[in-house]
Amino acid sequence: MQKIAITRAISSSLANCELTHLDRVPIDLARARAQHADYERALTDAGYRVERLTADEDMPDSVFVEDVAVVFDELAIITRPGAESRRREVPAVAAALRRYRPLQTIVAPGTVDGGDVMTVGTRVFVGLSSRTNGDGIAQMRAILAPHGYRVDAVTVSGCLHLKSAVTAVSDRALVINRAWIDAQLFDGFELIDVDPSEPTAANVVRLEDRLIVPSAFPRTAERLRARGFRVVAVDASEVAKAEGAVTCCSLLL
Ligand code: CIR
Repeated sequence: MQKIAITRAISSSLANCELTHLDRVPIDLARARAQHADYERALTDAGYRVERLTADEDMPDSVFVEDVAVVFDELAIITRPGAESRRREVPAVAAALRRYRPLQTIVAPGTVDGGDVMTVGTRVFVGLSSRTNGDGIAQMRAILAPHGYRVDAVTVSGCLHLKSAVTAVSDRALVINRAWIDAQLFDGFELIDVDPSEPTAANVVRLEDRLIVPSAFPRTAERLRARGFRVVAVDASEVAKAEGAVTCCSLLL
């Protein structure tokens, strides 16, 4: 079956993005777009057909398509992003996903950012963060329980999203920055620590036969290679200035 990656163009207003833990620094828009094209190429190389949605001036964070939906085999959940400025990103992503999955929707007062949702097999960890609230997590649980998923809330502090601190690299292994998340929550998983000099390296894209990692984190990449993973590095320096990483830039189906 054809694998599909939904991405979204980098808005010309990316410089006005939401920022929570970072200071605003200049972003090179042309470079950001070239890096985004390289990222899409890495997905194409891995067998994905990339569907890039367009974006408008009034959507500075449009490229971070992951936050607007969470895709499962059985359905997709359209989120209600925690940042009000990001809610206008929702309709086009919902329209794109409707062709591939039945949709469920998070409604007020719930908020969920997809960056807070980590799925490993039938376990779904959802970060309780500045973007995702308890009501949103309860809605996720109600939607997913009938499909056999177990939803656990995980408190996130010190970083934007759960997946800033931990992501899955296989059904058994997670890459993690223990400074930002309580590692005891992941009892039973093999934990691969980021290199201490690379605190933001825990966000990696898991594909069937490889991982996509930011090229800024060679030491953590080496740790992953040493565990037998095939690692593809992409330069994500410009979206990193907008507090984004690699998982945020695609929805994988
Ligand atoms: C935001 O603050 O919403 C964006 N500037 C960055 C979102 C990054 N998304 C993600 O990590 N899933």
